[in-house]
Parts: sequence; C-alpha cells; structure tokens
Amino acid sequence: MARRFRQHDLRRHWSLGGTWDFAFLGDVDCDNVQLNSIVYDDRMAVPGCFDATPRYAGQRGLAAYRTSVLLTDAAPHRLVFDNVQNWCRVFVNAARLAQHSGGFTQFAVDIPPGTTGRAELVVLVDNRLDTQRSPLHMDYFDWYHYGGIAGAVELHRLGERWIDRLTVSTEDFKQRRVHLAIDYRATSSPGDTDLSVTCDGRIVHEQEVHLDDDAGRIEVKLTLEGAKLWSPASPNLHMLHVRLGDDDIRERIGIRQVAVKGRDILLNGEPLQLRGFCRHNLHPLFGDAIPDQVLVSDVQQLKDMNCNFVRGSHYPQDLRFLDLCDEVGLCVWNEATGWQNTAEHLTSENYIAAQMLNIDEMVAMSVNRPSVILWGVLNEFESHDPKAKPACEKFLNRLRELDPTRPVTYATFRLLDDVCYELADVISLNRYPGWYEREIEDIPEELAKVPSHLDSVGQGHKPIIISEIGGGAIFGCRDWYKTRWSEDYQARLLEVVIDSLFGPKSQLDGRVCGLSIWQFCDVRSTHSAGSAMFRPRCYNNKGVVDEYRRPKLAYDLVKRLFAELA
Ligand code: ADA
Repeated sequence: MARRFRQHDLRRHWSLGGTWDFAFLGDVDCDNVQLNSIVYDDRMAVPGCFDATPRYAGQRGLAAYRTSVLLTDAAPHRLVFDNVQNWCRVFVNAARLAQHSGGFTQFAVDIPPGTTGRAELVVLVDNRLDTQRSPLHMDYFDWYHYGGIAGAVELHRLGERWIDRLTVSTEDFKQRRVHLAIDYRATSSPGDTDLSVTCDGRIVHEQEVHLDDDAGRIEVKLTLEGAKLWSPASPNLHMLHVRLGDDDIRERIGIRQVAVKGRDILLNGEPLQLRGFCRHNLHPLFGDAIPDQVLVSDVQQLKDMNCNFVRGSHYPQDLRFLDLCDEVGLCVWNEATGWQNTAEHLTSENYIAAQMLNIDEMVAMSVNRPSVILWGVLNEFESHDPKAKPACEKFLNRLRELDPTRPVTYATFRLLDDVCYELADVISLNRYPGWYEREIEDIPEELAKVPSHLDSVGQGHKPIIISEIGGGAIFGCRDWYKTRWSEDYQARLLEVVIDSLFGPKSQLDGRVCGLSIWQFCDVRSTHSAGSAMFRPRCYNNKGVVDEYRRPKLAYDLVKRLFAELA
C-alpha cells in the first residue's frame, strides 16, 4: 500500500500502516463518546474498509481505531491521512486535534510541538451517510460508500522549517522548462538557509534563501537540459529532490503540457485521441482500500486493452493508481466527488463548502501527476437548471485558479437542455443509446446528434468527449438471443459504439476526441429498492470485467478495436 517512490530522504517519517485496535460503536453520537470507555474488542487493517469485512458488511455507524506513535522529540509532528471514508475526528493522547469530512482526499493533522514519547492515536471514523456532515456522500449514488481508514497513514517529524507543499508545472515542454513553487513553513524566525534541487541525482539549482516569515513561497524556474518528455506513448519520468535546510521532498515529474486548441486536446502540441474507460476504485473484498496488486492488475488490463485514457469516476483518485498511470502512460480525468447532485445541493452553503474542500484537496494531492490531464466536477448534476449554474462556475473557476495548466470539464447527460456548456473547456457527454433508450442499431444516429446539437448552441468549437456509454452484462451470461444483460449484447453494443465514433463509417467526422466506456469493472452499488431494480445483485454490472476483474466477452472486442485505433 505504498507510493511508487520515496517522498523524503532527510525528513524522518514513518508508515502507520498495519493492524490497529478497533471497535464498532454503532449508531452513536460522536460528541457523546468517552474515549477512555471504548472497549477495543476487535482489530482492523489500516489501510482498510471495515465494512468490506464480513463482520461489518452493510453496517453504518461510528467506529474507533487506535494505535500508538512514538514522538521522538518535542519538534512539531504531522499525521498525513491519504483517505478516510467518509468522516473522522482525530485525537492524540485524548486531545482532539482535528476532524475531516469527505473521503478520497489526502489531509494532514498537525501534532503541536512539545508532545514527546509514546502517544495514543485514536481516530473515530463514521461511514453513515449524513448529508449535513458529509454532503459529498449520498445514499442514492451509484456506488457503495465503504467506510474506514481506507488510505495510508504516515507520521512526519517536521523540523524548525519544512516544505509544506511542492508544486511542479511544465512552463515550456520544448525548452524543458519547469516551474517549482516551494511553499514552506517554520516554527521560529528561520532567517537564511540553503536551497538545492537535483534532477535524477544531478544538481540543477542551488541558492541561499532568506525565509522572512513563518510561512512563504519560493519560486524557481529550471531548464532541465536533456530531459525526456512525458506522453502516453513515452511516459518518461524524472525525479526532483528539493532540499530546504534540513528538510526535503522528492517528487517524480513528467515534462508535458496539455492545452485545448479548437476541437482538440493537445499534449505537447499533438492532438490526443483518448480511448479508455471510466473506472471506480473499488473491489468487493477491499472496498476502496485496494491493495497494490489489484491496482497493478487494473492498469495491466487497461493497457492490455490498448487504452491510453481512464476517467477516475466519480471522486479524486488514489495516488498509488496515479503513480502507476504516470509510469505506463495512461492519461487521467481526475474528478471531484459528485453524482447527479441537485440544484438544491448546489445552492446549499454546506454542500458548496464541502465541494470546494474536495476540489482543493484533490488538486493539492495530485497536481504533480503528469498522467492527470483533465479536471472534472459534478458528474451529471442538474446542469439544465439555471439555479445550479453559479456553483458549477465557482467550482470550475476554482480548479482554474488552483491549476491553470489543465483544462476543466463536467460530464452531463442533458445533451439538449444543458445550460452550463459555456463554463467548460471540454464538453463531455454521458450517453446510453442501446441501453436505457432505443436499440443498438440506433447508436450511430444518436451519437451523430451530439456535435450537431453543440453546433446549434454555439459550443461546437470545443473538444468533445463521450465520457460514458455502455451497457450491462452479468458475468458468465452467454445467450443465443443476445439480449440485454448478456455478455453478447454488451460486446455488440460496444463494437457499434467504437465503430460509430472512430470507425471508417463514422458519421462524426472526427468531432469526438475522446471516449471513456462505462465502465472498466463491475462495482457494488446502492441497496435502495428503487435502484436495486436496475442493478441486479445490487451491482452496477456495466464493467467489461466483473468485480473480481474476470474478463467478459467485450474485453477482447474492445482490445481489438482499440488496437486498430492506436
Ligand atoms: C450515469 C452515472 C454512472 C452510472 C451510469 C449507469 O451515467 O454517471 O455513475 O450510474 O449512469 O450505469 O447508469
């Protein structure tokens, strides 16, 4: 459960992964919990999702996790959590330090200086779906919201001054010029200190810096002579090591630039044809605390199917998955948490605040990943309702403010009555001809409506991605009648989709630059009666592999057709 590269050589830091003491407290109010009265009668893996284990399957409530940490001296220390689902409160030696709402994103909790020796760490974790407390997790979303400390946990010892965040962006790929923003913090007036940067072990920058306050930013522009570019076909990576005084950070970068130019998405000046899948980061045995081996297997299968693109639906992506995408050359659409949110949500201050935090944390944790080429928000929100438009604009502009180097989009299924198109850099459509409406033979005609409608509303000058399209298949269901839910039907549907978009007889005249099939793997969905009628086994069965990553008939078909396009 580790990142693909060491992130510090100098800074002392420890993984807190392992098996922690555990107690499921059930439907209790977190404010009424007496920490010293908790009876830890169980144990739970960290990272792990407690409700992905049989004993707690399907249960929702408050859980308590406990471990101990050794604070080697009185220096400031920091806990870094990669993903807690979906609400938590953090205590050290029974002192409440922080609480966090919203899964999928990395956050830090600072332990005040002065605390030393072995300390008790307790994390109260709540997987209840409470729209006030965790408004980004709603019970009608079409994936199962697992609960637990689902990501890595680390303890960092911070010195007198430390690098709080390093942001690296490519300013000019031809010149190999990159821009470093080094955000630092300090506990006392730090004064002068040394700054050095190496690239793949070679010194590329050295200077003495005067740190004025207890926080600030140092900007450095570097031209990395001889560096190789990152692209899906040649995913070259370089290791930067930034040292500031006695603290440091290592960051693996890819030199590349993404831009929108007319109807194209350019990577290093070349138009991209994006071919791939929407992927949920879920597994029935692990929830979204997916072991490295399954991530490696997923990436292996995406590459085996000749994909160069994956849409991380519908929440910020696991950093370990992004590391692998960086390495193998998969372009990623990384999106903030959302699923068919309503105008009511988008006019709620509580929801808007939660979404802004999710966006800020998603960008902070993944801005340096070269595989991320596109930011997304608000999957299938009520974009036909003018009341929802201001929040969409706020979210997309926040993304542009945090990261001006990537285009932004949202996926809509409201082709004809969407009123937010002009807010997005890339127009992304979720369409289901041949599944929810009409038949397979109607797919070409239905897809041809996309560019023609966008032209009619003055949005035809932008790139178009078909961000979802597909159909369900029950693994193992083969049928001479080739009906819906058979693997035969799903394979036929996807064959017509890919041919209609990119094949020699396409009526689209190259107007669509990207496709992410819905979806890579089957995933557990909600259990509510209404949706279960459309979700056999309470699963979303539109994967081309099932939840255990076993290939359906469509797998080899997509592999063959994508190979012809590569
Ligand atoms: C929507 C949604 C997906 C999934 C899909 C489906 O497009 O964005 O998450 O629910 O429909 O399977 O119907």
